[in-house]
Amino acid sequence: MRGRFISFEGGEGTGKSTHAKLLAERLRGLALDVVLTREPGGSVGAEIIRHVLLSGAAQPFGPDAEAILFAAARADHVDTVIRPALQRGAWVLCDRFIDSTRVYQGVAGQADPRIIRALERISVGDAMPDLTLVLDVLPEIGLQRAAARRRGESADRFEQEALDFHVKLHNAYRAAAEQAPGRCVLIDAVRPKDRVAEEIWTIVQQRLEPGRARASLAQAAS
Ligand code: T5A
Repeated sequence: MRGRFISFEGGEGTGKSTHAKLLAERLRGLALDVVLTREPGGSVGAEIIRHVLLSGAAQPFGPDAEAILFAAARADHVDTVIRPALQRGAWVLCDRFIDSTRVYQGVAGQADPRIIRALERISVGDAMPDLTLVLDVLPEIGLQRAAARRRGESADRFEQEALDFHVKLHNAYRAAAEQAPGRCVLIDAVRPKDRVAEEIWTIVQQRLEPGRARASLAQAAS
């Protein structure tokens, strides 16, 4: 049986890592096999490309070139981590995935949409998320949260962009969620963490039925 694939999306400091971890704990509590991963990165090759991208070394080559590098990292991550995990029936929770490229490089960076679509076909194929949780926080608040978490360390390539760029991201994520209601759910993530976590758990239960997946596994093993 194919596992389940959930991606977490949103602008800077919206709580993606926090909620991916909390959901992983809940699913592991049901004795499900959970792979918690992130992009860019998540595999040996992709972590090397992450360093190039977030240091800003690829920025002078423009958003098309950055999109190509994100896709190269994604292809390695999908081939070596995500697809094998789904094939063995695991639940994959990924902190950012294709919507990040669509929104950061595509909408805010204005990369050529034909390049973005072609790269998706090559790097992702049929390994699309079953559910994408889009965490919605005003950019001013998200950037403050991200800065507080960094505790004085310097901002990365994308955090350093002007507020206008982050406003574009915020609007683009809301539009993306609206355009794909079968896959995406927009979540008001300004609320306290425990309330956001409860809403996420309710959505996951309604859409993907983890309790039932656990029961089928137990039946298959007996
Ligand atoms: N990128 C990535 C692209 O441009 N294209 C792509 O295709 C991909 C995959 C990755 C960067 O790369 C870009 C996007 C990014 O700029 P990253 O270091 O992986 O960079 O960082 P981000 O994914 O942006 O993650 P952040 O660490 O900025 O934010 P998170 O994960 O959304 O937020 P999190 O969970 O770390 O929370 C931030 C702080 O807020 C607190 C947390 O405790 C933490 O301190 N917090 C809350 N506080 C109050 N109330 C709540 N409800 C809170 N939820 C969390």
